[in-house]
Amino acid sequence: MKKVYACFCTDVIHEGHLNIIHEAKKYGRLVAGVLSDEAMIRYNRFPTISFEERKQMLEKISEVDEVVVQNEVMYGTILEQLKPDYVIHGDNWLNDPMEVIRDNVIENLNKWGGKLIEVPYTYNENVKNIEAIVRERAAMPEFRRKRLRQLLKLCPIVKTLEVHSGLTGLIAEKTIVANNGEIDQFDAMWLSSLCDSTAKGKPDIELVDMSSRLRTVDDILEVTTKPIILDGDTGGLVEHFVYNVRTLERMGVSAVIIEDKTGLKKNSLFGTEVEQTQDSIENFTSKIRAGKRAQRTQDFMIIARIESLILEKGLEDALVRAFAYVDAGADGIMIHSRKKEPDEIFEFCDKFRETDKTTPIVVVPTSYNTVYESELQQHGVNIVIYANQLTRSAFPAMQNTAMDILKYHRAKEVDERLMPIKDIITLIDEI
Ligand code: SPV
Ligand code: MG
Repeated sequence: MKKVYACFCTDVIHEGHLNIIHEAKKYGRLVAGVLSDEAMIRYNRFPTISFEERKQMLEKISEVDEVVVQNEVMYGTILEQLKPDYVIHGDNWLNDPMEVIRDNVIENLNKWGGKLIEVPYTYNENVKNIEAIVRERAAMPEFRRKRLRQLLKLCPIVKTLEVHSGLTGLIAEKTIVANNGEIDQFDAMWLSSLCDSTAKGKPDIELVDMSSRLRTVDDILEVTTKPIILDGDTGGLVEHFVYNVRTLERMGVSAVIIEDKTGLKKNSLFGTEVEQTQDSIENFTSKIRAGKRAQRTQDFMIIARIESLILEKGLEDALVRAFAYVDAGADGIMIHSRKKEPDEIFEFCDKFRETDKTTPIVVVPTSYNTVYESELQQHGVNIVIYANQLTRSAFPAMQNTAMDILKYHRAKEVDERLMPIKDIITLIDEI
């Protein structure tokens, strides 16, 4: 009897999947793969049910003869193991970037003369509806809020992109690339105070108040499913911070990062060029404690950001503060630097990890941008935030367009660098 393999990475089995299973069965004994959570998050959306539940879902289908785990998005390893005569897949992977997976399957099957069979993907109203329900389930606060903690367990490093609007949220949500035979996407979103303020034409000095920041959070929540880390600036007054913790939790935000500065906050990348005051350990730890007491779920994270390196107070000061903040209940530490090289960040992380092996470390490599994610990972970093690159790429593009329209007295000359009208009017999915 011939061996047929089909891999599934879904939270719901709908008629489209059943059709593939039914077709597969015609060719022989059906082995169904269930993609591991680790692989699924790189490629598809985050699962809303457990891996065990996804596996059981396939085991219950009578036409499935055996269920195996596929640990990688690329089929190479599992196909090498199973050497199936056929792989069955829906024809929906014929477009970029899923095509690299298809190419990988064909290349592997060719080694032993196996064949790829593509079944027309069922895309009727019912299937569309089910897929929308699954997507929307992932956007609900109870699912989204805990997702950062889940990602910390699943990812070697959580890749986080700056967002400041619904549109940038969509970019963080949907951008997916195939590169060097791998598929990748961002894991989480950083709602930067710098970029949220800049988008409103305001300086990054806590002038954009929390009501306005929450409005931006809501715009992003509405159109995305990935977890949000809010840049909470100094956290403000303790008496206000506790209310904000509750609000953020309720909305489905996963974490807030507050920095140990006091008085008029200025952006860290100014460093010591402007007057900035670091908070005392005593005050800042009481803010962390109050926030943790106010929290109502186990999901939410309060991450403490240390400004000692920014303010040139030295590594020792940064470490003392890190341990004090963790003692006070901080769920993670963010260490910031404005040096061109990552050395002081590496040194901090190595020293911190000598004592504390588990508390998540967050970094923002804006100035030391030559560093690779893999190097940060080697030094024990868990979350990397690309904090402002979307804003900094959009601004010069818009400014050049404005200048050229003025220069040429018409818009033709700028047109070739613009997104086509058809693409912009169809960019946002209709419900
Ligand atoms: C932000 O993005 O607003 C940050 C990071 O706080 S930084 O701008 O580097 O201070
Ligand atoms: Mg900020």
